[in-house]
Amino acid sequence: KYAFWETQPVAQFSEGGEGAEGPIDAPKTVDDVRSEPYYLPDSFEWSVCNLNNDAVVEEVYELLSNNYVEDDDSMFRFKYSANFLKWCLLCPGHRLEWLVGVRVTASQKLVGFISAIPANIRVSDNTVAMVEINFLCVHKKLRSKRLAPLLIKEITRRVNKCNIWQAAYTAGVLLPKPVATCRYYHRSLNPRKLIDVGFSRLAPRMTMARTIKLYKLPETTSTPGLRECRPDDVLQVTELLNAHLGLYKVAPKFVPEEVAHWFQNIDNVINTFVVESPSTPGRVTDLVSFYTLPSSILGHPQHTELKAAYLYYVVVTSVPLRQLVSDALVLAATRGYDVFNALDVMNNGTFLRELKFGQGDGQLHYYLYNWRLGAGCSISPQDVGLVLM
Ligand code: MYA
Ligand code: JJ1
Repeated sequence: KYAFWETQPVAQFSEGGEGAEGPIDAPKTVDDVRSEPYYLPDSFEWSVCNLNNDAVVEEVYELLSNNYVEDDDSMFRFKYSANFLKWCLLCPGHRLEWLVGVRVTASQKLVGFISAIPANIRVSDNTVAMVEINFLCVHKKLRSKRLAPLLIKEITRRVNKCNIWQAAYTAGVLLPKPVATCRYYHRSLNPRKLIDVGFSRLAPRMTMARTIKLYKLPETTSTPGLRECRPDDVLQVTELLNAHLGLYKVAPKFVPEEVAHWFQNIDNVINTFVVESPSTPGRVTDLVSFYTLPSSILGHPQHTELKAAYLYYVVVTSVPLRQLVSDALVLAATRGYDVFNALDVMNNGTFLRELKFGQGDGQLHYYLYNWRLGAGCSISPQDVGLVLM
């Protein structure tokens, strides 16, 4: 059934919860890893995508805009911006050889892509140097030709050559074997547009006017001391984040350089807000962040793009979680977002309903490569402390 995935060091559906936590493959060394790239079918070639070159960024952006992830009914397609891709993929510790493209040799057209970025991820009591794999994409005209397994094997080889043997990734499709299966939730900010484009529907016995009123938000935030995160907050934010992420079974561990990168403010890419204690100026007590991921609206006469904010990490110590996320909704609404999305990971389940999020039709499965979880071998969404872009 899974001709490729059955050959890979991942948990299989056939196994139960047996075995201790740890690597699945016998340990290898960098010298055990083949030095030559995998063979591609004739007329295709490997290509490092140097995202420091804006012409290359544009090529990756075009490939993904036209061929990346769609919802089950092909009404919307993720449209990561060029700036987002640069921010996400040129992160601390990035390696250009991990931004793997496939080109048609004759035309040099980019038709395939996969990326890896480094991350330290703690699974229960083990902190493991991993990569996060994202943006696996094959052009629509080249689907079902087994190019995806080649991209996956080639990036595995390149990552292994750097002495890294584990990876974390998420996907909407079911593969062997999820560590966790999470759900998307959506909070309408611009209900009229969402209904117009078929993203949501008028609830039974609701008028448009009542719906708009239901989702109306205040114009200003409610938490005293809430402000944009700045570079001089980085050490305190690192402490806050790592202390909080310690509560979950699978979570990243951030160093300050990574926090400075992942928790900055770049318009229409990433927003991070902190609470600076009104009673103790200079002391940062809370944090909320969201990233921008628009979707193309496929085949609509008027609207072409849905502007969505996705909740990234939120940590509270001085205010209720619900209040800080509610302020994030206000900030997103005033910045013109149409919808605010969140997963049911971490403590998010405690505010979703109260803040009028509704369950979406999409799932997100979390996976680990070459790492087996201990007893049980899967965890619930509340135990997931990791958000990938
Ligand atoms: S998830 C987002 C994935 N991208 C999309 O969904 C965009 C739209 N779709 C496409 O571009 C294509 O349909 C893709 C498949 C490229 C997805 N993850 O080439 P094929 C398996 C893993 O004939 P295509 C993200 O980016 C499928 O089960 N495997 O198929 C994280 C089958 O294997 P098997 C997938 O449709 C990616 C084989 O591929 C996925 O032309 C993490 C068929 O290949 C998927 N999303 O292309 C990747 N979809 O026979 C793993 C299908 O066994 C990383 N397949 O059923 C692993 C860690 C690597 C690093 C390790 C370091 C140590
Ligand atoms: O966005 C998603 N679903 C939307 C649109 C559905 C359109 C028809 N299929 C949805 N809307 C309902 C919202 C409504 C708002 C008011 C309250 C009630 C709810 O459900 C879904 C997520 O739910 N998105 C996708 O399916 C996109 C793919 C998700 C998998 C992502 C893979 C990630 C890639 C790896 O990193």
